[in-house]
Amino acid sequence: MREYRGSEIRNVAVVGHGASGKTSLVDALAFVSGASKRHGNVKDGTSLTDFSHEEIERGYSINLGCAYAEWMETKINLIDTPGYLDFQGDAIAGLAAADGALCVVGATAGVEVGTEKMFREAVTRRDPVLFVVTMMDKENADFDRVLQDIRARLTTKVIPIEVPIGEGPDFSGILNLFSRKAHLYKAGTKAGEYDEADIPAEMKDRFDRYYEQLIETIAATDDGLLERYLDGKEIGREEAIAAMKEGMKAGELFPLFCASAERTFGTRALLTKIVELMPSAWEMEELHAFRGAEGDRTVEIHADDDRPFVAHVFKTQSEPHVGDVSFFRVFEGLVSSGQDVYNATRDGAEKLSHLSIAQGRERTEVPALHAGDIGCVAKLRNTHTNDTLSTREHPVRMPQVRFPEPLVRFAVHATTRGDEEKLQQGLHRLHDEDPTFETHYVAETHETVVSGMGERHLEVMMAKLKRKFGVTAELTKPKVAYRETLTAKAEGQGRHKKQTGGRGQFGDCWVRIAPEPRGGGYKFVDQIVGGSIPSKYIPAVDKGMQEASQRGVLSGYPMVDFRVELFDGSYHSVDSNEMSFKMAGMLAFRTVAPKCRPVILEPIDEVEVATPDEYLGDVMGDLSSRRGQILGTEVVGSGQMGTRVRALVPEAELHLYATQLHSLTHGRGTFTRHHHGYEQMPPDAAQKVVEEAAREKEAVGVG
Ligand SMILES: Nc1nc2c(ncn2[C@@H]2O[C@H](COP(=O)(O)OP(=O)(O)OP(=O)(O)O)[C@@H](O)[C@H]2O)c(=O)[nH]1
Ligand SMILES: [Mg+2]
Repeated sequence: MREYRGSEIRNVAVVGHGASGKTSLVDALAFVSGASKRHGNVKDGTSLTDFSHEEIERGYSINLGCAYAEWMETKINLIDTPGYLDFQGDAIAGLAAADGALCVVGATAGVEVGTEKMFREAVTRRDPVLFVVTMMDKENADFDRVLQDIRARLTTKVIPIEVPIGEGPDFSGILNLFSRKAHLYKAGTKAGEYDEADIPAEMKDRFDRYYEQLIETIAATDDGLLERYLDGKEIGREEAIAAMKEGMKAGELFPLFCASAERTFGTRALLTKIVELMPSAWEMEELHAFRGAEGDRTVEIHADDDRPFVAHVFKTQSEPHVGDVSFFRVFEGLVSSGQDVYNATRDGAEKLSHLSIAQGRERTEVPALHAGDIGCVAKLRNTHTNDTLSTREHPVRMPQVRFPEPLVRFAVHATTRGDEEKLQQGLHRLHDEDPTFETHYVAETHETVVSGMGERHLEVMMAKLKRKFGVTAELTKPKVAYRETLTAKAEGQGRHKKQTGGRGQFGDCWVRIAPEPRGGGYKFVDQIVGGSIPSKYIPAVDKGMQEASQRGVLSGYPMVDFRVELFDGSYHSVDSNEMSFKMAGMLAFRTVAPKCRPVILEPIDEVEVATPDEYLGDVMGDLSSRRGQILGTEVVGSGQMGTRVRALVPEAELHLYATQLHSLTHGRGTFTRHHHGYEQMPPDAAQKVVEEAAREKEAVGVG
C-alpha cells in the first residue's frame, strides 16, 4: 500500500445503536473499495472488525475495531464501534480518534437509544456527522419513516443526499441527488457495481421534491449561494459540496445516505461522499496538549509532518500469543517504524517496533505513518489507553478521553482456591484494556469489587478473564461498607488490671465520648491535669481507642466521627506500661460507646437519572421505593430529551439499578452515580443490618 499524507486521510468513527448494521457496513465499505479481499459477515463470524472470540460467539461488537478503505486516492480509516451502551467506552474512544462520525440507523428499527446517545456525543464533540440508513433491503424497511424519526428525535437539520428506489426486497437502486442520476444495482452485484441511468419517469416527482429541499438547505448555509439560488441561478456540484462540507463542520447540516451492507448497494456513493464531505486529517481542528503539569502550559497541535511526533493511544487490546496491541492516532509529526518515542504520561521510553496498520485482525507493517493517520504497535513496555506518545525533546500529553463512570458493581471471587493472585493480575490487565472496567479491593468488606457499564459488560469481562488469563470467577452482590457512629455524649472508665505472678499490668482511664459532625473523623483530646496519667502513656490510650473503634459496638462495622476526651485516670509506678493503657483505652471504648446511642451509617450515592418524560413518574416512584431522597428535577435539552432527576440513594438499594432503569424506560433512561457520603440509617433498616451482622458472626464462630 502506498503512503498516505494527512490531506489524503479521513478518520471516521462508525457509531449507532446495537445491531443497527455498523460492523456489516464497515466490512462492506472496506471490501467494495478493494482494501479488504473478502466480503465478511457478522452472522458467520467472518466480519472484519468483530474478530475476538467473545464477539464471534455473541454476534455483536464489544471492542472498537479499526479497518480502512482506499477510495479516490484516499485512505478512509473506519473505526467500527460497539452499539450496546455496556460498551460505550470504546465508542467514545473511537470518536476521540476520528474527525467525523458515520451515524448508522437501521431501516426497520429507526432511531433508537444508542443512536440518540452517540449522535449527541458526536455533536457535543463538534464532529461532522453523516447519517446512513442501512439494511434498506430488509423486509419492512421504511426510508421515509426513518427520516421522520431522525427529524423528530435527533435533528431537523438532516438532509437526504440519496433516496432509495424500492424498499425491502424491492430495494434496487438509489437516486443520487448530486449527480441527478439513478444508480441501478444489478442482480449479481458483489461490490456495489451499478448502472447509471436517468431518473426513472415514475420517480421524477419524488426526486424533484428531495432535490429542491437539498439545494434550499445548502443555499441557506451561505448567503452568497442563497442570493444566487433566489435569483434562480444554478448552483454547481463543486460549490454545493464545498458549502455542504462547511455546513457539516458548523453542525448546521447532516447529510443522509441509504445503503444495504449485505448487498453492497449504495456503498460506492457513500465512499465517495465520505472522501468529499468529511474533513481530512490535515484539516483537523487545532488541538492542544499539556507540557509539564496539567494546565501548566499548553501547546498547539497541528497535523503537520514537519512538527515533533505526538500520538494518542485510544485503545489497548490484549491478544493471545501477541500481548498488548496499542492503537493510536498520530496527531502531529511523521513517525517511522522502529522509532524511539517517549510516553510523557508515564515518563517512560518506548520503541515503535513493527509499526503497523490494522484491517480488522490483520496487521500490516508500514515503514512510516504521517500526521493524522491511525496505526498500531504490539508489546509496548508500559503504555496504556489514554496515554500520549511523543518525543523526549518535545514531551507533551494530550487531554484525556473522558470515559463514562461505571454504573454497576459486583464482588468477584475466584472459583478455584489459589487463583486469587491470577485473578488480581487478570483484572488489572482487563482494566488496562478497558478504562470503563474498574477493580479495587475494599478493605472494609474484605472484597474485591469490579465495576462496569452494565451486567452484560461484566459478564463479557469474566469470559475474557477465563479465556485470556485462565481464571474462572463468579460475581456476587457486593457487601455494603456500613459504619457506625454515636449520637449522644457519655462518660465512663476503662480499667485494666492483671496480677499474674511477677510484674502486673495496670492502666486506668476515664473518658468522655461525644459525637462529631458527619465527616468530622476521629478526634482525641488530652485533658489530663496534675499527672493522673503520665504523659508517656497517653498516646497508648488514644491507640487503644482507635483500635477498638475499628469494630463498632452494634454490628462490628467501624465506628467513625466521634471525639474522645481523656480527663482522668490513675497509674501504678511499677505495673503500668503502654500495653496496659492501650488495653484500658479499648475497655473504655467498649464500656462508654454503647451508652452514646450508637447508630448505623450507610454509604449514599448521588444519582442523576435522565429519562423521557413519559417514564418520569415510574422513575421517581422507583427511586422512592429505594429509599431515595429526590433533590430536584430539571428539563434536559429544551425538553426534547426529557427530565433529569437528582437524588440521594443508599448504595445498598442501587444494586442492579442499571438493569431496572433500562426496563422501566425501555432503554432510554441513563444515569450516573457518585459516592456522596454516609448517612444515618432508618431504625428498621438498621435493625436488619445488626441482625445480619450477628448471624454472620455466629456462622463464623460455628465454622
Ligand atoms: N438484511 C440485512 N441485514 C443486515 C444488513 N446489515 C447488517 N445486517 C444484519 O444485522 C445484524 C446486525 O448487524 P451488525 O453489523 O452486527 O450491527 P452492529 O451495528 O455492528 O451491531 P453492534 O456491534 O451490536 O452494535 C447482523 O445479523 C447482520 O447480518 C443489511 O444491510 N441487510
Ligand atoms: Mg458491530
